[in-house]
Amino acid sequence: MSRPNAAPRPAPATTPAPAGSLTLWGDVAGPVTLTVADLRRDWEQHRAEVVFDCATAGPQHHTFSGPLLREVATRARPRFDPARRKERSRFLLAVSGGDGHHTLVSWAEIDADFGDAPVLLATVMDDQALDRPGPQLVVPSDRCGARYVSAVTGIWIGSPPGRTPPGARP
Ligand SMILES: Nc1nc2c(c(=O)[nH]1)N[C@H]1C(S)=C(S)[C@@H](COP(=O)(O)O)O[C@H]1N2
Ligand SMILES: [Mo]
Repeated sequence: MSRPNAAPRPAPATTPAPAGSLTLWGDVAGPVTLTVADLRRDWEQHRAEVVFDCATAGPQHHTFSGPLLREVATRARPRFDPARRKERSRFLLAVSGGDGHHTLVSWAEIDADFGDAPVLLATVMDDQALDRPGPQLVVPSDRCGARYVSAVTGIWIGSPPGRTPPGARP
């Protein structure tokens, strides 16, 4: 039966994430949305003085500070057994900026038992707080700037398929 005067449907029960926040999601037990203030308050802040090369603008010098990506990512409880190195080595982190730029970091790259790269989610760049634009990925070991994703809005954490391709020998 049609009800032309029915009240409009309620909005879906998802509240928009606050400006400048990022959401950890994917193959995780505890998806979580964090503001830059959360990133500053809940984890030790590490400093990184970096130079990276931009294809269009040349060398860029910046000083960042923020928590280690691996410590923040652990908060979402990725679905691996943390005691098993092989399981951890199968995971990836896809880091997305609000403008659609996105890049990959492997769990092994940032894990202390593997690459141990001090990758940060910066809360401050050159003494400017990043609360409003959102955090920036900092990859001090990279020579070029493409993975310095700014205004990070989401980090998907998960493992790609481990199957052998169709037709591969058993
Ligand atoms: N969100 C977002 N972050 C980004 C990019 C982008 O297009 N979008 N470009 C990257 C590239 S190619 C470079 S070189 C650096 C440039 O950083 P800067 O402008 O802060 O020096 O940002 C990186 N981060
Ligand atoms: Mo760049």
